Amino acid sequence: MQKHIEFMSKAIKLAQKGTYTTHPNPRVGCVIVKGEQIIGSGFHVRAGEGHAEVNALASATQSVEGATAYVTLEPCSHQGKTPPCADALIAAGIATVVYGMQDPNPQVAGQGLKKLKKAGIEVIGPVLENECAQLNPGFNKRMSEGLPYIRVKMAMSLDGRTAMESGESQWITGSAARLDVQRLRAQSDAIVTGIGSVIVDNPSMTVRIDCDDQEVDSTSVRQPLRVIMDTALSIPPEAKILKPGKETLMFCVEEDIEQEHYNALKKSGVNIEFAPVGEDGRMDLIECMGVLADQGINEVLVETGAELAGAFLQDGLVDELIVYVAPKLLGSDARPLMRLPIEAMKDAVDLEFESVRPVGNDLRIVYRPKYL
Ligand code: AOF
Ligand code: ZN
Repeated sequence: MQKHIEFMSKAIKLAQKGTYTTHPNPRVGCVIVKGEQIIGSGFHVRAGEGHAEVNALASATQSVEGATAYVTLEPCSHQGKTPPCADALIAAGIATVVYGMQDPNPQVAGQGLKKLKKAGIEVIGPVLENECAQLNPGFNKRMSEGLPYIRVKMAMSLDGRTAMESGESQWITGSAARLDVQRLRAQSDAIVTGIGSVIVDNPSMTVRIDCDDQEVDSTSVRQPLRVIMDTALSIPPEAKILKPGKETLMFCVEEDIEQEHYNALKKSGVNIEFAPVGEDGRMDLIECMGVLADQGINEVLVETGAELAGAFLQDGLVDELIVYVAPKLLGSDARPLMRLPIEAMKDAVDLEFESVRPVGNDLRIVYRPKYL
């Protein structure tokens, strides 16, 4: 077992290399081992290109006949953009497959393992299942729940304030935290913001990674879809976020919009979706996130103000709350972290602590809301 853990850890490290590029596919790594020695390794880089197993087989320095393949995800059994990996492993004469977790894609879902076993291959697993699942929180959630994995990122002062009363918020955190946010954006498939933030900050919501960033290869960074929640479609046409060249999607409510403005935006190439309205009269965020999942969006980063962040939390949509805490005090008139209609202690939202680390002069704390 120790041996399996060791090689699977190596496959996980390889899979992580695809963190910024595999969308909408999962990050997958593979090592091929013969007599305790790694003779091939690979990871999935980009949708449409070779899967991890195929890349590992192609890299082998000697015959893989009788070897063991360690794969972080069950080898696929279906013809997608590329042929089934299970077939490639069988054809190559692999004797044993050790897998990290079953593929939640209903097109695979155990079929890959079945295919391997039927061909006489010994199948062992799951090994390091939690660690392998953590590679793809978005892909896994989209496949099993039809929703993306949602991170809400907030920057606040030590006194829990996210902007001055006027809305001014640049900058609460330091440059190291802001670089960290760029990496979060780069690994997300979509960035969601609200019309309030667009009007006050006029953000472009693009990924700007420096070419000497050690963690992210700036040449392979793709721009996530920018999503704006704007009930009445009141966005100014000159907003930076609408500048052409990068994809933008607006959610609005059909009954609340001005037709002329809608036509003008459509004409300038902006994608607009009508969102249903929930019982409380607000845009139905769950439905909107479902629409994103249907478009292959695995991981969403919500970067917005107290209002919309509170709505995401109340709707049970937040998987991770990432708070950067700056060593500053903004005073009692400044805006709070989230607007939530809570009056009694018994109604407080409980959060589960996940991690904390310093980033420059700020602290980065990750919590998971405890939804009942
Ligand atoms: C694997 N190894 O490295 C990956 C897998 O359209 P395709 O052909 O790229 O197939 C995409 C699906 O294949 C994806 O939804 C997931 O189920 C699986 N991904 N499988 O054996 C890999 N990336
Ligand atoms: Zn495959």
